[in-house]
Amino acid sequence: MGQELRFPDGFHWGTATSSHQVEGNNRNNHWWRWEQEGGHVKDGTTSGPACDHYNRFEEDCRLMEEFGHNAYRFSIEWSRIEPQEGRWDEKEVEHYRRVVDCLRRHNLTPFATLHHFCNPVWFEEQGGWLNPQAPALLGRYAAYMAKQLGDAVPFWLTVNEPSVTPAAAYLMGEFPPCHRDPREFLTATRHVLIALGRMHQAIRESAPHSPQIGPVINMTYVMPGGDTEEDRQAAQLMDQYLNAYWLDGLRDGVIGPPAGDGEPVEGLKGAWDFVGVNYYSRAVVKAGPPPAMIEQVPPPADAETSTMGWEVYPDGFYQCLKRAAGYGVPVYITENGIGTDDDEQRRRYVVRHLAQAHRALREGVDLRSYLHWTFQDNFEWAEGFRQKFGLFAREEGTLRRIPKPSAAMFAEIARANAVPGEMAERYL
Ligand code: IFM
Repeated sequence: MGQELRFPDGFHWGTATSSHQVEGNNRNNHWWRWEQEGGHVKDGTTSGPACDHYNRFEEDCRLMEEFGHNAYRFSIEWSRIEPQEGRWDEKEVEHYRRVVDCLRRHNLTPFATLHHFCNPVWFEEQGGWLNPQAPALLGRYAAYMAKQLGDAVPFWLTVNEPSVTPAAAYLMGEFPPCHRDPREFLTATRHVLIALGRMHQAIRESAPHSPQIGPVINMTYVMPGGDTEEDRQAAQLMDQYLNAYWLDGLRDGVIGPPAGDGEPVEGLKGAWDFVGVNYYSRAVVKAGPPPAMIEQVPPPADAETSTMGWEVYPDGFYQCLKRAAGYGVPVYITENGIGTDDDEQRRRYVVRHLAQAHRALREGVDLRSYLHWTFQDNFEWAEGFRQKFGLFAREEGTLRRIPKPSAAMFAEIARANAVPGEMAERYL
C-alpha cells in the first residue's frame, strides 16, 4: 500500500472551464467571428453550441456535487455582459447570478474569471489589447461585475493566462487577430499587466464584501535546451516572459523586461490576494529565428506526451508551485490537466501531479485548491474539439455528459481530501 497524500482541511477541489469553450453560442466575441471565417480551427470545427453549459449549468452543478467537488471555476463572458461599449445587459447579469446561486445550492465555491481570452467584438474593433484604453475598459467591466455579483462571489480571477493572449494573438499568429508583430506583442504585454492592477483595484473598490482577487498565471518550468550562452539566454528570456514579468510585476508594481524598463504602474504593486497557477508542462528552449528569437525543443523521443504534444513533466509543477509561493501570497492551482484520448493516462497524470503538489505542501507552500482542467471535453481553441481534456466526455449531437473513469477517481480524491494509499501505489 502506498502512502496516503492528505490535503489540508478546507481544500478546494473542482474543475475549471471558460465561457467560450463550454457555454455555446457566444456570437458576439472576436473568437466566434474568427471561427466563422473558416479554415482557422485545426479540426474544422467551430465552438457552436459547445457543451451548452449556458443552458445546462444546473445539470453540471448537480454532477459536480455528485462527484465530490466543492468548488468550480468558470468565466463570465464579457461580450454577453457588455455587448456594446458601455451598454450593460442586465439579463445576462441575471444569468450569472443564477449560475452562482446554483453553485451555492450545490455546495460549490464559485471562482469567477472575468477575462478568459475572448473580447467583445466592439473592444476588438477598437484595437483589442493594443488600445491604450484597454486596461481602463477592463477595469470598468470588473467594477460593474463586482458591484453586481460581489455579494455572492468570494474569489475573482482577473485575467486568465495573461502571457497567452499577447504571444498567441500578436506574435505567433495563432489566435485572432493572428498578427506576427513584435512591437504589437510588447504593447499588448504592457496593457495586460496594467489591466491586472486596474481590475484588482476596481473589484476591491466595488465589491460589497472583501473578496479574494488574483490573476491566473500559466506557469511553465523553463529549461535551456543546449549548453551555449545563447541557449541559456533564450531560456532566461522565455522564463522572464512566461513567469517573472507577471509575478515580479505584481509584487513590485512595475513593468519589467521585455515590455518595460521597470517603470512603476499605479495600483499594480501587490494587486493580488493570491496567485492562481495553471500548469501543464515544461518548456525546453534554445535560441531561434525571428519573430520570437526562441525555439522550443521537442520533447525527447522516449518522453510521455499528450495529444497536444506537451511533455508530461510533473516535477516542473512542484518547481512552479514553490516559486509562486516565494511571492508570499497563497497559491491556488487554477488549472492542471491533460489532452488525451487515453483516460488511464489522465488518471496517472492527475495522481502524479497531485503528488508534486503535495510535495510542495509538505515543504510549507500555502496551497489552497486543485481545479482540474476540465469538467467536460470542450472547444480547445484553435485545436477544436479533437483535444480531450475532460473528466466527462461530450457526446457529439446530444452533448450528453458521460463520466470517464477519471471522473470517478477524482471524486474519490475530492471526497477523501486525499490521494488514497492504493491510488498512490498504483500510479506513483
Ligand atoms: O483550454 C485551455 C484553457 O482555456 C487555458 N489553459 C490551457 C487549457 C488547455 O490548453
